[in-house]
Amino acid sequence: MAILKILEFPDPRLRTIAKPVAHFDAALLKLVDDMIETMYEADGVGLAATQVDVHKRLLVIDVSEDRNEPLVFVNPEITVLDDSLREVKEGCLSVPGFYEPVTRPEHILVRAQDKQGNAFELQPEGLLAVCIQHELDHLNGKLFVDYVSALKRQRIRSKLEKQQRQPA
Ligand code: GNR
Ligand code: NI
Repeated sequence: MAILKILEFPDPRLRTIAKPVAHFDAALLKLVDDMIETMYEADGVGLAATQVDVHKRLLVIDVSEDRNEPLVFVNPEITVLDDSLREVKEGCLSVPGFYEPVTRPEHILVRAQDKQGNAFELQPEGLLAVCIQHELDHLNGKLFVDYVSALKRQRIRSKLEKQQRQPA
């Protein structure tokens, strides 16, 4: 397994729209394993392939307390089930150190494939529902900072650009 490098805002590669996964092969299984290891190492609850500069429609999530229940979603699609919204403070491994409230649909249906290509459906609740929407945004080139004010987004961009010029 390997730890992959996570791209950081405002890297333009984070704006790439990912392509559907077509081949369920050994290379996909290795990528899934590497993404899960990278997510745990970075202490994230989720990771989208876009964040590791792989532009395929694939994401991993683990919202369990013990960090031992990884979920894999290949080619995920979301249907919003009703009008209810929920505001949650979000963070992102690609926007390190910043947390802002984001409002999203509360009740969604997710259709996806597992790492073997088998189709499944899920009606997630709570943090899992938030996280799946956050990760699917990554596959569409979107970041949580796109939901905050332009002023806040510019401040976050400036601070991260400065950090990236002066690495730790
Ligand atoms: O680790 C993460 N925490 C988080 C908290 C609230 C809402 C979404 C997330 S996802 C984030 C990991 C990440 O950047 N995934 O893309
Ligand atoms: Ni993120």
